[in-house]
Amino acid sequence: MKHKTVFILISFLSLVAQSQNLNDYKLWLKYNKIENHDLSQAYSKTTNAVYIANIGDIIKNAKRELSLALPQMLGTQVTYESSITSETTLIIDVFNNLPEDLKLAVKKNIENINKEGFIIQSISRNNTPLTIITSKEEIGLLYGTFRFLREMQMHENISAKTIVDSPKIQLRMLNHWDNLDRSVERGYAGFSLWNWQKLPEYIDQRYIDYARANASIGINATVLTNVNANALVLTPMYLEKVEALANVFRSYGIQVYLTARFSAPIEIGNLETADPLDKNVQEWWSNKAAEIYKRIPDFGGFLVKANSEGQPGPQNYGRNHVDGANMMATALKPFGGNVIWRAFVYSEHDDTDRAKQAYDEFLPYDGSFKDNVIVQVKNGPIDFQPREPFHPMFGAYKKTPLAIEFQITQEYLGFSTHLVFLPKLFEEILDIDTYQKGTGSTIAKIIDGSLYGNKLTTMAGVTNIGTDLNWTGHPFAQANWYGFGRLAWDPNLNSGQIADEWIRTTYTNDKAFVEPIKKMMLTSREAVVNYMNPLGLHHIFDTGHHYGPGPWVDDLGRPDWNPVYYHNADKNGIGFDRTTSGSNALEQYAPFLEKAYSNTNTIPEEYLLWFHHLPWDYKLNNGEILWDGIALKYQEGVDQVDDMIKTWEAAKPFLNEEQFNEVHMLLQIQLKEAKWWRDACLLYFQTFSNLPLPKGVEKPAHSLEYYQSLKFPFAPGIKPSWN
Ligand code: BDP
Repeated sequence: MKHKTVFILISFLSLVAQSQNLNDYKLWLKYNKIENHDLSQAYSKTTNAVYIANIGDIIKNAKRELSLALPQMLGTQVTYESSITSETTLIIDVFNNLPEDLKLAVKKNIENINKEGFIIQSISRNNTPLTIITSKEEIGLLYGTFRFLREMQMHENISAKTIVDSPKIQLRMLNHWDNLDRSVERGYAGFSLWNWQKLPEYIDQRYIDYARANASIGINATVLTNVNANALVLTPMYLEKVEALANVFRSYGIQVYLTARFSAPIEIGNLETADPLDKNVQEWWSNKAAEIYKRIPDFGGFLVKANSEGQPGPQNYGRNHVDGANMMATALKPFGGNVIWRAFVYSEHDDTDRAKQAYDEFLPYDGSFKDNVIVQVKNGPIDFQPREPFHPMFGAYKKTPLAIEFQITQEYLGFSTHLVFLPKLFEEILDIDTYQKGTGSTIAKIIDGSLYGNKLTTMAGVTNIGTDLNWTGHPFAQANWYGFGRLAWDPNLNSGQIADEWIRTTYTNDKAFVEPIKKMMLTSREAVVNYMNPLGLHHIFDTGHHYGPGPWVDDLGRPDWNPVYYHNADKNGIGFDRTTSGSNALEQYAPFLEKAYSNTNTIPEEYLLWFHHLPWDYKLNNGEILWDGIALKYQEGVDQVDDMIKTWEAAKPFLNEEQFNEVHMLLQIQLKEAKWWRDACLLYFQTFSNLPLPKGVEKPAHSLEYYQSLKFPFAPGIKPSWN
């Protein structure tokens, strides 16, 4: 009897827990009921009689979304009109189809949008209020509808404002590092969404919900496969499956791209070489492109990682990046496809500072690529660290369009366990002035094409999405997917606004919840920098999996894979000298920054040890000696996580138990791991500084040997195989 009760209780509890997960599954598209009566009435009036054009598959999805969202938010079914009448309260149609008087009403605004943009405008027609969602092309109507629904979710007074909005960047793209066996490189949220075995026949509802979520934030391109590519995806068997996915995504305005393994002509084409100047190889890629476009007429193109970390590339044949990229570009050009060629390169045969290598290798090629080639550069010169200075290619590359690559998955920022709001990091990079074309040469302006007038503009994000019920592992990691999309749409958006939107669409509009949670999200990025890599320290992660600290690691195959290479701690001090007395990586930046960063008095302190090797008793701006400053930063990071926990605990009244618990448990792990970082790093660095921990820094819980003995052979996300 007792057992039975316990069993029922457990089943009930797991059902409740599951229901919260199912709620998390809805992401920011929850469409919660609007309890405020006046507001609900006002929205009901606006959406009382809806005319939505019937022009294609995309708008059908806009209609589907309205039919899903409005009843949930307002408790009433939507009445659709078959034509525009005097009763119509909401019109959704492209500009060219609007009646003349409405065209006139929106004409001024229509000139200010591009082909993916939209207008939401309320007017009075024959003394009746009318809201119009219009655009130049069908896709704008889908974006406009999602925006309209978001305004409702945020309880905004739609009829009081006119929204005129267009994406500032053309390719707003997710990069999946998904393997064909469904493992995900650097993935911390389960397996790959793409169920290759059941495709093409079985269309998982996930594909549709994934497309909805992306369209709702304006993401319009997705690379399905890992940059460490497998050529098999280019074989007919897989292309048929890719086609099935493309068919789902098309009606949400999303183009599909694939990663192309450079040696594919050998591996799946029976050729003896993949030399880009070989006629047979060129013909093979042209035929392959034709084969793909026959199936997928709007196929986006190829993303290529070549001659990087062991991947094959043109250099295997004595050719260069231009030869390789242009060969593929020629194959794709007749069909309108692009080549996105990654600049993440550093050679094992080159002992130059790794931070300098991509720039050195790629700079001479600026302007030599075909016009459908985009060079994709990571935000920083090393590898997605919690904080990096910007990659010197930005601003220096003037003729060839550059895509910026951010990492949404948290390879170096606590996997899907730590709450870190990444738009803060993305914003920091986008706002940085490179000074390459005078003051105001921000990265946002380089990426959106306004600085150098590039025709092709791209922002890419390595996704954090997987089969976990909540998609991203951590409920708050959804905000990073959301925020990436919003910044790709408009790189000038403010991270505070993005956090605000996400909290209000995901949780509640109640200010008493929104404000403290927003503050918590906005400080979370600095917290992780503090407890992992303060004052410009970088790449001191444990081997391979990058889980936890490993500043002592010194035995990896290549010097630049070892943390000791990056921190250079010895009894004299710590940091990587990248000034003229060291690697001189600073020469790759504009003279203004080169000068400012070369001088320890003028460099922003957050980059200090990235560019300078300094003695342990070096005086920081606040008068502390470097050793104390480092230690206190580690402690500050831990304290910040403590504060995050307090904030979450205070927000409990706004949350159901499961909602509260899931984040609370994750925050406890984050706290534990923040302390682990602090203790392990300080004990290790102390062996060089030989100085006591300053007042205010907690005593480490274990010995250095203990931390060094920790091994994680099964940490998630590790490269299964690079072939
Ligand atoms: C590093 C990752 C590795 C990726 C590589 C890349 O550790 O898994 O393959 O970047 O971007 O950050 O190609």
